[in-house]
Amino acid sequence: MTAPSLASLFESFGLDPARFAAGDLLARSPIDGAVLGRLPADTPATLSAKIARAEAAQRRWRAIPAPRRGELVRLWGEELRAHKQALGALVTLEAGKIRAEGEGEVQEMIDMAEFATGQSRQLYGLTIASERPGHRMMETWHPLGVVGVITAFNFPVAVFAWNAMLALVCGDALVWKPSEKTPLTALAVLALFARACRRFGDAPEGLIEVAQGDASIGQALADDPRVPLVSATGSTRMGATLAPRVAQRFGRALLELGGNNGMIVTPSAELDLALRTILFSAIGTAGQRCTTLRRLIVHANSADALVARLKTAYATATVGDPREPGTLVGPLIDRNAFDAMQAALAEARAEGGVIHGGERLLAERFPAAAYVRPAIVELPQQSALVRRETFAPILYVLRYSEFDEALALHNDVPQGLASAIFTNDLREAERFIAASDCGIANVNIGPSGAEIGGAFGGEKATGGGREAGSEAWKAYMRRATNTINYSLALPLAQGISFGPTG
Ligand code: UN1
Repeated sequence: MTAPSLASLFESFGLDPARFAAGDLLARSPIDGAVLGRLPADTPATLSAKIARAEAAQRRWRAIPAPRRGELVRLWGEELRAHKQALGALVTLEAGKIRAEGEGEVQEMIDMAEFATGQSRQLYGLTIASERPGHRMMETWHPLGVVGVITAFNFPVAVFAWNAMLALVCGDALVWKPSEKTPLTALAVLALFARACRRFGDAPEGLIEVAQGDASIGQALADDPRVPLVSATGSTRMGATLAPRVAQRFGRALLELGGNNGMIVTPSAELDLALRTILFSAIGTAGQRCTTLRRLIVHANSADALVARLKTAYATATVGDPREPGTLVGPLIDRNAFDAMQAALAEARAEGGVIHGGERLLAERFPAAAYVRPAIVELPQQSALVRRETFAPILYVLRYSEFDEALALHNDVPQGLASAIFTNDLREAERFIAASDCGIANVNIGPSGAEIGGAFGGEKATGGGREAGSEAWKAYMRRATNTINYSLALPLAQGISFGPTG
């Protein structure tokens, strides 16, 4: 099957190519460096107008019952189902993911639509026993307002869906700043949402506004007091700049930042399974997932055998055009990513690391793109280099002898997103789950490729936010504690007597 052309993709989303003929924002394909389109970047003034439109839309939206709001998300999910291949292909074109992963990302949106639709009937509050006679206490959840969402190039559609679909059923409107590296994908998502809105009938205009541009747009969103929640995915550095700005005006930030995900492989591990998992987690998405496996902590007795098998698998994994069947590893997003990878490998070499792979590939066929052989780096210790996230396919291999040492190594990094252990020993598995300081701790599967049903996010420098499943919806609502007096007396809590009548 040949890959669809950009023109046919635009057509399937109803996007007029003339919209992408001029502007400062350049959409480029990492596959070959080709310019896919140009579009105008937002300015602080246009962003402000978009926030105002979203605010007006939210005022109407919050009055619509939540299950009816869920119906809009259900319809959006139907549009995504119908356009799964086309949107997946656009993700491939703009972010460089292989087709299975591009479509997998759209499937994550579809799953999220179903989850959020169900959630729209389950925005449950509590009833609480009051200490006062004739009183009732409860907790109610209310729409929050306009939610700002900042997303990264590597999951250009799914991460927005985690946020947007919950926020919509919670009665919020959204202003989305996608990565400036994936502007077209964002417009395609918006076009499908617009179709769902037309089918829905009375959805207010402006429920989702897209603001395109560089970091300055994200910062303006962070600074705007009309945006009570800013949900941001990206590097720890980005989060460290953004979060204080949001806090400065007492807004809330929901952060999903860098990961430095480790996997412990113990002597009892099923090595065949471990090998397959390591491959998917470490080289899938060309090592550009926040959940990518970056640190392999292997028992010294099995390390040589595992590294030997990994080396063979790495050497034969097909790196190439992500549109071609059989490709497992597509391009890095850009030249900067390539340079960062090479700088990390040079540092590893200087530290005495043994490096397998890491070289540039396909330079003649794709001179304006960055394809690499994923790298395995054996290092004697967990140096500052290993403790830093390099957003590229580098797998550091560290050896351990005692299980406690493996646990200590595992947690001794600033980030805390995803983690895994391969073991058949129940005690090791349970000890790992208790000890891992990450938001995700898996047994006998890798750290990446989470389902949407669980809360997604991590601790420490990963930022503490949780998105997608479980109770993540609560972040998009305002919680109120209500006490109702249905008696004719006015007893005070804590037994306080105030004035002549008590
Ligand atoms: C990300 O890289 O920002 O668990 C998100 C995973 C995907 C999501 C990754 N479901 O790998």
